[in-house]
Amino acid sequence: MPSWQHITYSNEIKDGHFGKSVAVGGWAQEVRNLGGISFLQLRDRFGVIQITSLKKRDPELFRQMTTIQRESVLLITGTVKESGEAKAGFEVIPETVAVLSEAMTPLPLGVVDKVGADLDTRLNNRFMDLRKPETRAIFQIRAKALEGIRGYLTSEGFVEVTTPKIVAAGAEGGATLFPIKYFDKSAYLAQSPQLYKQNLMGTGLDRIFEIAPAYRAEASDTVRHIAEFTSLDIELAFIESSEDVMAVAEGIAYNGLRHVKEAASEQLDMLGVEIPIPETPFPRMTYSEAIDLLKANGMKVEHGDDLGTEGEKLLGDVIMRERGCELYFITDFPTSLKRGTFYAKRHDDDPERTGYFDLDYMGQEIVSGGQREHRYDVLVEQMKENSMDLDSFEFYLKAFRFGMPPHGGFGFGIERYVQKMLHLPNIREAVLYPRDRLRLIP
Ligand code: AMO
Repeated sequence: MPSWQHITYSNEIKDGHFGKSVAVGGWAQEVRNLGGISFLQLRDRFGVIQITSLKKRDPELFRQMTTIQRESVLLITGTVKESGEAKAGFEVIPETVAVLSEAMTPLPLGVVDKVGADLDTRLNNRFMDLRKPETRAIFQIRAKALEGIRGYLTSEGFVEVTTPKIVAAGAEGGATLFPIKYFDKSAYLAQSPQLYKQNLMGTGLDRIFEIAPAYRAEASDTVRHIAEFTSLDIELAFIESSEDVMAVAEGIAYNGLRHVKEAASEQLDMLGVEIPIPETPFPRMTYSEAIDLLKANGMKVEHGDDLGTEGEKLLGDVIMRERGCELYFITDFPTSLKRGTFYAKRHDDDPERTGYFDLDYMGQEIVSGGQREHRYDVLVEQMKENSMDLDSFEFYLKAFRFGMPPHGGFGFGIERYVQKMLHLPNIREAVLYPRDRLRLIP
């Protein structure tokens, strides 16, 4: 029996293989017995190979081929033959077949069924769902987006780091913290690497990024919130303003899309998705301008209000209609809305405004960040204003007492980016094994 190392994948079989013998392996997607001839569609990671058996050629092999359960794993040796009928232009005439793992019946989820299953059933049987090439395509595209992003950040001098996910204090408000037992202490799952990435700005590792899980105990079930998401975090020092930070957010969003378009065109075609490469710089509007635009478009909203899901969505529609842009910045959020963000720097000439920005993608926030407050005394004041227990944050504050350059950064939600890029109705489709209030298994 040939070893797995000698397996030929479906996409490797070319004209030169005609008349030659190969070993192929994969899942039995479909078995059709027409009496004297049978067709088995063997699916591997790249495509499907038709295995054609003739009863008169080898009755025992024919019997074996026609009694295989769908989705069983097979290793087949045989001869490649040119074929006008087979979709791929060739078929394999089998000589030996080994059933390496037999699939039970009924299947928990069809792989090629025309009737689509609901998302819950798909997620409950994710291993089966991922056998569908179009489901796998999402994660191949996601990987290419990250590849493009890493390439861009590395070329810009950013160093990839990893910070703890078991932490003693949260930075994004108590409501969404997951408490955990940590030996004889209480701890939390990190909501964001916020405190650590700022800490690093005082070290000389002053342009860093991290791509890691972040945890939020989100109580509401929405199509854009999950309890465990992948946060791309950036922090850079020696900046002059939030504009320096926005340039990096723009570079990431742009280069991720460009790389996906170049390196995952096959998967995009499979999903029927076109990616328009955005023009840079992305449009920028202030929060005040955004509110005026919403009001002009009939939304009941006042200056000082949160844009909310409805506002973000409407803004996305208006900007697409008026400017044809999918990605745009909303800048200068009022301090009143960012007060909980104790680390946000407020404008020196107008403390009621911050330089904080969101980057929205087709009506959904995917990035949030800005320049931080690096002056120790001001930072302490802002923390007091938020009734924070300074002792719990001593490790964070300490770094601000011994030389901390001006800095800024942001959190970029990878799943939201992929969701929007691929027009997925639910963020959960962009996560292999999503976590939410109701979902802990698989
Ligand atoms: P924020 O809380 O706005 O900022 O999060 C940054 C980005 O992370 C993504 N995100 C989520 N994605 C899916 N499910 C969730 N529950 C979820 N929560 C957040 C979004 C969001 O824009 N420390 C700051 C960042 C910074 O200032 O550096 C922070 O975490 O895409």
